[in-house]
Amino acid sequence: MAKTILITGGAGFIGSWLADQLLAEGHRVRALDVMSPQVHGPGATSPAYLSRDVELQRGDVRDPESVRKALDGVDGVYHLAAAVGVGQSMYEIAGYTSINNLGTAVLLEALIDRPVERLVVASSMSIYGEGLYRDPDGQRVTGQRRSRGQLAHGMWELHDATGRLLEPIGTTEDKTPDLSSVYALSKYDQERLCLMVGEAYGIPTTAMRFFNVYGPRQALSNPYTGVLAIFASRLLNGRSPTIFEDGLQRRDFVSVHDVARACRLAYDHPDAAGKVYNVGSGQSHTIADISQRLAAAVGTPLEAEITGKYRVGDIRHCVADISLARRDLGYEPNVGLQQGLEELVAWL
Ligand code: UD2
Repeated sequence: MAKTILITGGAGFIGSWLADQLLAEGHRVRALDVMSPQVHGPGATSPAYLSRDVELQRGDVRDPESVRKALDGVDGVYHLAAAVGVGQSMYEIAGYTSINNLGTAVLLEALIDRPVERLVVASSMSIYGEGLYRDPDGQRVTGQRRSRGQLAHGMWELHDATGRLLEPIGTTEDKTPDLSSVYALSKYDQERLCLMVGEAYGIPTTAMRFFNVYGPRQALSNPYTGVLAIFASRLLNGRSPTIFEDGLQRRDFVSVHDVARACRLAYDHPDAAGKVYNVGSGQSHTIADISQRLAAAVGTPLEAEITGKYRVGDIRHCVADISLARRDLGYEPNVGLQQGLEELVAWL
């Protein structure tokens, strides 16, 4: 049955792909989006990639009137509107807290008067801090933040108290959060607020913890965006990517198409209510590896520069364990890294 769905942040990178999936399924889609100049460029109206079938309502998620209007007649909500730069969040503290926390609070208050059948909220792997590791005895251990001293000496990998090397393993949803940025804190608050208020008012709610999402439409000009968009934009400008640490730090790169589909599955699945899910590919890749693959896909001889420098606040490794989403939602990533990179490059 055709439904009317609101996506907050629906003109953005992930929201617009989600909108395309919903439209293809025959639903009506409304996007509430502030059209931030940092993401869309100054004075932007509607992004060229956004389907004309999306009803774009320009407005701020912190404005109760805009939110009430956006909720009119909708069956369900995907809450994706957020400020997303980890580094930027450490100095624009008021802005990030306001957009992410207050924006979510305003949406939730509006939902009390106008409940919906489903709420899906975008969270982030950033709430984990370091991922999970295994020690040489085979025990699962929580990765601890590296000390300034270790980092100053280029000791990039994590070791246990007796100096033994730890091996990164998939991070499960039950890992205790380690909130090391204002962004991570605000994402955790968004999850908790939505799940708590959803439960109190009988709105089935699910939080999705996105890992390193990439794909076409990611803002290349935004300096606070993810590493693949930064590398792509440098290569296009004839500049070598710069890699922090030794390039062997690992991340879980997940195609935006898989992320949008995971969100759709969570919306449709009754067992997903009240839960949180990792949304990744379940595969880890080093930054040096993705840099090389991207350069090859672009067809440039430019080589990345490995700086041996530490970017303040960075974790060493974090990779998703996606067993829970697989089991509950039937989620299976469809887009392999090579295919995803080729699609990204074709779009550039
Ligand atoms: C952060 C957030 C994540 C998400 C993401 C945005 C954390 C732990 N996670 O992830 O939730 O918001 O940002 O994409 O805060 N790197 C380079 N050269 C560059 C840029 C990055 O080597 O020019 C490295 C960086 O040091 C890191 C890796 O690439 O090891 C990934 O960086 P990122 O900014 O794409 O994302 P990440 O994992 O810090």
